[in-house]
Amino acid sequence: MEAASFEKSNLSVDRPERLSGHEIEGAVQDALARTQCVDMHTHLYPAAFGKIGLWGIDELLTYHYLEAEFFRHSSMTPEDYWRVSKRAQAEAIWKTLFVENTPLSEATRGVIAVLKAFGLPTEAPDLSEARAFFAEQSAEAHINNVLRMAGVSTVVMTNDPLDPEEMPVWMKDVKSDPRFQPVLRLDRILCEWSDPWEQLVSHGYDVDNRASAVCISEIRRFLSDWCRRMRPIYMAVSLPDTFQFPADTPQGILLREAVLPSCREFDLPLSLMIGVRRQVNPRIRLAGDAVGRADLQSLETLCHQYPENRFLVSVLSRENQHELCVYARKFNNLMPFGCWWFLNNPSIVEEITRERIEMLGTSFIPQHSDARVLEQLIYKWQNTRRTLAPILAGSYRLLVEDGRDVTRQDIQRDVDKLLRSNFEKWIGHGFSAS
Ligand code: RAT
Ligand code: ZN
Repeated sequence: MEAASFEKSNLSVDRPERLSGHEIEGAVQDALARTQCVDMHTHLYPAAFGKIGLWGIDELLTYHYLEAEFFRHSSMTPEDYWRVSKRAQAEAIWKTLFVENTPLSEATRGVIAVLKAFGLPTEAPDLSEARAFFAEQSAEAHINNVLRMAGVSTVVMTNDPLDPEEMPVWMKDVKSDPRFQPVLRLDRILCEWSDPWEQLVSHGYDVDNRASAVCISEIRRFLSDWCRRMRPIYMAVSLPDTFQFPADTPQGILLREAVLPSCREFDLPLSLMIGVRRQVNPRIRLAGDAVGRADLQSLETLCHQYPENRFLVSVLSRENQHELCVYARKFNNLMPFGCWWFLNNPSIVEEITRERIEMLGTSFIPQHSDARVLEQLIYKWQNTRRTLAPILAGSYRLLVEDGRDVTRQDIQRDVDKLLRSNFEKWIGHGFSAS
């Protein structure tokens, strides 16, 4: 089994010498390789969560990023695809995207990188060898291996207490694994209020579908109950490109009167992922969401009117990135993070990261993986390190040219901030890196 480059570095960090232009790139690569990441947004779960934690070749191949590409190359209709088993879906995707076509896209190359990391064939005509390998792994040991290979110490989950598969896990007091940190996800409450309110009534909360005064205090009680049970490190919601604040809608009222005060009460940041256009093609299900440019004046209002709230913000539209940096320069309760979903391609990550360094120095969180399948951590963090290295090295070379020396210690301190401590400070909690 081949270990990721993360494990290969054992260079000392003690030498305080100034680096010459050509030494900088190596020093940056070493710092990136040795620093374990805190992955601040994923859809991954520890073994104790059972089947909601996805891993293995069939899950990797049926990732919705790959499904979207599959429907471009295949004549199979979505209806026929959804009718067959996951194994058959994975086989169809392997044959179409990896055998009949060259896997050049970001998501397909990711599968290749994972297979290579485990020493599995990358050109096999079928999935038998890969399936046999994953079938032999135990969830616990496999999680340990993947985290080690990916150079990730901590993954932050997405935890929805109204998810019928997830709620029972929390209700039976699942044993916590400190490498997996909880996040209270609010999409059902803030974006689908017409659906979950009846579910909340059945759990003993006196809510209605209008966001009345009683309803607001009951939602606060619900949030308090779940903050105590889950101990989340932040609350989170994914919002459409049409998001507006303030708004006299259940979403606007619940955000203002329940969510923001609860975040203040429990001293939790609120994560806003803004810009998804849900279900532009419902036939392809999870793969059917798209992107739209959002009006970030709503974010300005939130940051300005609620200086005691802290916001972690990722925007999906490339066109919103520059504004996000500008707002981060105006409001120090705003932390930009990640290059999300359709932005998570080297060319765009490079552009956004350069822009952020030029406008914010090291005061941002460059990336999260958004992994849905455990082994994706390996390729997504490999790609992040690979893309960050020349960008950081280029910035240091410019600094040297402009007259300031750079040492390994400077570089290590900056990389620590970018991959770990900016996030740890934002949530007010440090995680073990061992
Ligand atoms: O990137 C994704 O996988 C999306 O489907 C979403 O899950 C997004 O990351 C989100 O958390 O809303
Ligand atoms: Zn996500």
